[in-house]
Amino acid sequence: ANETLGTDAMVLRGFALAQDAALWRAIQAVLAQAPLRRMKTPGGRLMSAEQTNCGQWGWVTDKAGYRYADRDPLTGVAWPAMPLLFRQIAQTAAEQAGYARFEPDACLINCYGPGARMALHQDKDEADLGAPIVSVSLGLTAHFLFGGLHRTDSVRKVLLVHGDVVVWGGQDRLRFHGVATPVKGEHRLCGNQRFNLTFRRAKA
Ligand code: MD3
Ligand code: FE
Repeated sequence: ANETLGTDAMVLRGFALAQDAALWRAIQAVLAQAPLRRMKTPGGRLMSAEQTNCGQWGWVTDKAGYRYADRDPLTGVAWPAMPLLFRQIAQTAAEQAGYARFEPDACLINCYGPGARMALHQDKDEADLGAPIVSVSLGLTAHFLFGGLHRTDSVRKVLLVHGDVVVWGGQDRLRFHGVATPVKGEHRLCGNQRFNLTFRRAKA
C-alpha cells in the first residue's frame, strides 16, 4: 500500500521490485563508465556515501561548491546516458503520485556501505523547484529522516526497503531530509550496501 508522507510526498512501496534485476544490471553498466567515488564537500569533508551520475547533468561537489556538471570530473567525459528503464520507472512513479510529464535530466546514484549516511540537508541546487524528485531504494534497508522546512524542525523516521520508490514535490520539495546508516545485513543483489537512484530536473 502507498503512504502519504506530507501533502505532496508519497511512498510507493515495492514500486521498483519487479524490475530489480534489470535495474541492478543497468546500474553496473553505468558504474563501468562512471565509477563510484567519494566527493568532497565545499568544507573539505569527504561524503560517506559513494556517488556517481547518469543523464545529461550530474550532481557534483568539491571545494568550489555544489553544482550540476555535464561532464564527469574524474574522466572529463559526459556522464553515461540515463538508461531507458531508469527514465520509465521515474516517470511512471511521478505520474502515479500526480506529477504528469516529469522529464528528469539528472540521476544521482548514491551507494551507502556499512556506516555511510547522509546528514540532514535540503535539495536546492535545481533550477526548477516545481519539478518533483523521485528516489528509488535498492539493497539494504535504511531509515529515511523526513524533517520540516527549518533544520531544527522535528524529523519523522521512515523505513525504506528494497524496491520502494518515493516521490517528493510541491509543498514538500524543500523539506530537510537525511538518511541513516543502512541496517546491517546481506542483500541478494547489493551485498552489504544500499543504493539509491535520485531523479531530478536539474535545469529548466
Ligand atoms: C525530501 N538522497 O541525494 S532522495 C540526495 O536515499 C538524497 O540517498 C536520498 O537525499 C538517498 O540528496 C534519497 C530523497 C529526497 C530527495 C529530495 C527531497 C527526499 C526529499 C526533497 C524534499 C524532501
Ligand atoms: Fe537530498
